[in-house]
Amino acid sequence: MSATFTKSEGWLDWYPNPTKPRFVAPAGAVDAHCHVFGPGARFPFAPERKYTPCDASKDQLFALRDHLGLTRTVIVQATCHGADNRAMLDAVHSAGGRARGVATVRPDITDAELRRLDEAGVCGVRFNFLKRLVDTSPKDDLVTIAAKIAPLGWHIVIYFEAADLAELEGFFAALPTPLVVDHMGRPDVGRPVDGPEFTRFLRFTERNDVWVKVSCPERLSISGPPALDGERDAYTDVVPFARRVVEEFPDRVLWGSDWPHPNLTGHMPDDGLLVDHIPHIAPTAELQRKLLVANPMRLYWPGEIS
Ligand code: 0GY
Repeated sequence: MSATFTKSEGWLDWYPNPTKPRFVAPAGAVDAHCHVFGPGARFPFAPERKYTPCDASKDQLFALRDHLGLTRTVIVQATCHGADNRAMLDAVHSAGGRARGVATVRPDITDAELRRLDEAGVCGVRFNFLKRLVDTSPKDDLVTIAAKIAPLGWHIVIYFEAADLAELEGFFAALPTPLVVDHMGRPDVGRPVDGPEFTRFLRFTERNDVWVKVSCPERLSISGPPALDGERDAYTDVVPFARRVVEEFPDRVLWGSDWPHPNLTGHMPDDGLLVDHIPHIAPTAELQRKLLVANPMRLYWPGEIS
């Protein structure tokens, strides 16, 4: 019998009918951060998960990709699946070369299993430092994983809150692979963009040559979505932060939708509006091409640069 799951209380499902964005993404644009959830009946959620989501299938993800005018996706293993990467791998396999994966692995993973993930389209692992999402992993375990994946040419995606960077940055700097930061290191956008917290993040990025996802305005914003139906300007308080990163590091920024937007409270974003946010944070055609095509292609499809 297949498993049945009850969504976490208050769980918001993804936006059912996203609007068509006005911004036309350049040809070959990549959504470099999104997830699949289950479906739980086929790919059960992990016993150690901190939330139980709605289902969000590969077909729904690919339909959204096409609706938004995007070409490729990078599917990041969501914490609700723990280190069971089957749903993500199934989605990557079904995308016919138009998806790559970021996995979660345990320190005892074998080299043979890592090679299998590599052949399936996985390019990296994710280290998550948000206590509401995962139990803390011992640093020794993460160091073991990093040493195992480094020979494959993979990178490590790091997810942390801005307030934790001071404690973590020495550990990050010693990791042997390229690093990719989720959601700009989750700045508190109520603080000044020139203040000490975001300056620490920018200098960390500069010193360590890291890549940054300028993603998740809907998660970081205090001002929130448009006040009126039909307005397209959303999450404006996040713009100065994202734009600063894009302008300082134009060759190391990535954009992602974060669909199906786990753990949002208050509102669920219209994914069309998230795409219309892009020209605010990357205002020129050249910056847009780097953010959406050249950079993610270099990182995730290095043999296929157009
Ligand atoms: C995100 C953000 C979140 C969740 C996860 O894997 C996850 O569960 O990444 C979050 O709750 O902040 O990137 O999807």
